[in-house]
Amino acid sequence: MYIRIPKSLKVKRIVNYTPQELKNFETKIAKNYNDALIKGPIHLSHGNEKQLIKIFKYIDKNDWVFSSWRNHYHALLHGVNPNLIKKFIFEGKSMSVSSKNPNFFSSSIVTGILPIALGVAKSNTLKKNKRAVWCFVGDMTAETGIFNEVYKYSKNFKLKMNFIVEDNNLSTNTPTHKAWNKSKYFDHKKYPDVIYYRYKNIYPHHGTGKWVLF
Ligand SMILES: Cc1ncc(C[n+]2csc(CCOP(=O)(O)OP(=O)(O)O)c2C)c(N)n1
Ligand SMILES: [Mg+2]
Repeated sequence: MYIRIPKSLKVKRIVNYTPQELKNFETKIAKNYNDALIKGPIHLSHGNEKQLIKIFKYIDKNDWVFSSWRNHYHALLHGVNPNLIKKFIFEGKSMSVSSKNPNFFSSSIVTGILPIALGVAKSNTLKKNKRAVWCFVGDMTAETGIFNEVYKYSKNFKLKMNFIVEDNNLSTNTPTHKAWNKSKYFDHKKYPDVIYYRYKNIYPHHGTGKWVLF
């Protein structure tokens, strides 16, 4: 397991899920999807259970968590009610699970969460609110200009904002390093305090592999 967590982080909570419980959630969703009970696209997680359980120990339950199209594990681990997550999924909104208590927001747009998360972190600072903001992004998202700008702004203005890069070396079906003609994995040395891990997913970018993929 390759995972990089800055030593400065402090444990904030006990995580209530085991790796198997997370896997079971996705397995059931995959079955429902294969049985054509879910009408919208789904993006399933696998292979990053241990990494995420470790990372969520550092996330306070009152903090803000931002995720992407592949958000079920993050939502569960932050304490979003599994039935609410399933409601989103069955309504075809798997890519945009959100919740006010706990604070959780996700978007299907690559980099879509980043400026929003930055605004929340800025607002928290202005209001002297101690809540931190955590952004989970894929390795391709982390290669974008927006990621660089949001990271730079958050550091220069000392916002309470943390970034986690989840590296499967894939952008949909394209190896990220081929798209950019660069070395294989994300260069986390450019972003010293980014939390970073690598993983391999058994599921395709979206769906389960049973239905037609685009
Ligand atoms: C603005 C925008 N461009 C393109 C897409 C299509 N798209 C969805 S996910 C994705 C790849 C993102 O790769 P990465 O950030 O590594 O995330 P992963 O799915 O591997 O976790 C792309 C190009 C999109 N959703 N939004
Ligand atoms: Mg990726």
